[in-house]
Amino acid sequence: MTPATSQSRGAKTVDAVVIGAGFAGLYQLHCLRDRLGLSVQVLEAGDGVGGTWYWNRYPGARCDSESHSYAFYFDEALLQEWEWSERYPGQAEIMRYLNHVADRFDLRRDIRFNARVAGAEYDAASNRWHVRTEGGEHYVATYLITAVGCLSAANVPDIPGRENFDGRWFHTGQWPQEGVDFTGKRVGMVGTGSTGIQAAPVIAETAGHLTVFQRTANYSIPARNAKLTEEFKAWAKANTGEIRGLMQASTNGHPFLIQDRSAHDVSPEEREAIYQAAWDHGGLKFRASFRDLLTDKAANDTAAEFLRAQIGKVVKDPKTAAVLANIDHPFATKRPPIDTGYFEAFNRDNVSLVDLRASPIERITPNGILTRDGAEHPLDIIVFATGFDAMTGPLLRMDITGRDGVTLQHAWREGPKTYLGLQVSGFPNLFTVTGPGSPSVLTNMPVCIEQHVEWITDCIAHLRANGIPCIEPTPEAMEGWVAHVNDAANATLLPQAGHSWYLGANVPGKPRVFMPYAGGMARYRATCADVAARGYDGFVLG
Ligand code: N01
Repeated sequence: MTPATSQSRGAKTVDAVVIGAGFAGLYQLHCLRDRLGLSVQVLEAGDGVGGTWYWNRYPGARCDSESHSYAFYFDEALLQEWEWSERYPGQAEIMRYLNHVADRFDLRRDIRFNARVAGAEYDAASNRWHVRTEGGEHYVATYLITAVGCLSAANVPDIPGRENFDGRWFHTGQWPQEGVDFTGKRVGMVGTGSTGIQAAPVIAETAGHLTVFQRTANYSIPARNAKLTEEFKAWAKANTGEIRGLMQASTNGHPFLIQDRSAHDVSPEEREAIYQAAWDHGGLKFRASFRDLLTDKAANDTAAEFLRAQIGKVVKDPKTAAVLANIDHPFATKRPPIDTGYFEAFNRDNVSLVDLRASPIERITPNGILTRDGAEHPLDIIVFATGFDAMTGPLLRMDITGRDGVTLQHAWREGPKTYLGLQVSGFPNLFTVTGPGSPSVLTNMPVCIEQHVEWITDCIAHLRANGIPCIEPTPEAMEGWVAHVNDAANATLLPQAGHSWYLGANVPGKPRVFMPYAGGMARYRATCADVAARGYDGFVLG
């Protein structure tokens, strides 16, 4: 791309371009346009709002944050008028919510749909970003804000033979709008992360046969989803301030605190009872049973043992149960899934499990999937629940070029480097909502998104009020933050899941760097506020 002004003819000039119309992009547009009075153009690849939830419409797609917490908290009237129906919001309900938000704040008029950004280039002479879409549109903006999500770049594994498969295949993160009819079909599902664990029981309801291909066995906790009672809905509406305060004070942005007790403080019987109560209650709160589950391997082992034992209690076939429980990483070092009937699904006659650790996939044949033991599993449909090129993927799939022609791909060749997950040295006025180095995926995302969007909005307001043309971090501040992100991860057991997407290990050739900030949302929020209060310490303004 050439940002020369001669090329700018026909370009639309705005104060800010925001990429993406999910939770982050919608709120960023609202803040910049309706609070600061800026002209804003949102560019969105899909033909509707929703971001991650627009693309992830696979069977069983549901959020694992509880619905009363998986919402914007910036507007009390919005909180009061919206009503969630279930304990965890399903994909369709989240889409209804985000469409409601878009209408309520009249956001659509500044969103261009079907406009996938191909690249953006910074022109130092004019201090402007030149942003181009794949459709050839050109926008010029002072501020460029990526709101592209962390889990939006689908990771379709490059398994030999896929192109010769006679059936149909789908990635869960690029699910067809019209849905997929599994009735009577032989379905193979590859992947047993949060997505596969949600999808399998639903696919099994209509499929002729479902074969689950498991490479890494996974813990899962029952969601215990249910319709919300009128009492709960009334309580949540009457206590929005308290809920907001709790989410902002908590480590993960959820409306509950981690118990301040060690797993070693209690007797084995008490511990079992605590785990049993958390299992019966369901959901991510299980992880909050003790403060040291993510820092002390022996403490973690107690939770891991409890969870493995539950698999044996649910799954009737002992061989299948053993393969499902053969988990090789500490509990919650990969994002812990929560499920509705996942392990129970293996008690159905039409569901079987293939252990890829014992016999990996050799290739895809025209008829199905061939494993190394010579077994060919005949299939009509393959579902890849194989995750994402997380956090960096959505950013690096665009060509972003900063000062002196340095590309983001080059700047991040050894792994992502940001200051606070918000900015990259050499890329002035580029802000990355929930970028690598921010708590993002380790938290309840809307909480993290609101904090980022508000920080960026305040920062831009500060620049404009003081006539400051641009902001970017110093290389030293950025390196210091990268080291801090590493230290925060290494203080936990999180890096022990060597094959997790937190580390980029699921994408061949991706640098192994622990990407999200594991220091906790409350601490992170305080750090960001402190940096701003000290005149944007660590940033160059001017
Ligand atoms: O992806 P994953 P996901 N051959 O990367 C396997 C969020 N989310 O889409 O572990 C065979 O976790 C891979 O195996 P392994 C949530 O943050 C939230 O499930 O690499 N298998 C793994 O089993 C979550 O963590 C919600 O050995 C292959 C699976 O595919 C994140 O999204 C719902 C393979 C991928 O698991 C990602 O979850 C859903 C291959 N070549 C997702 N390649 C909720 O809010 C990969 N795998 C509820």
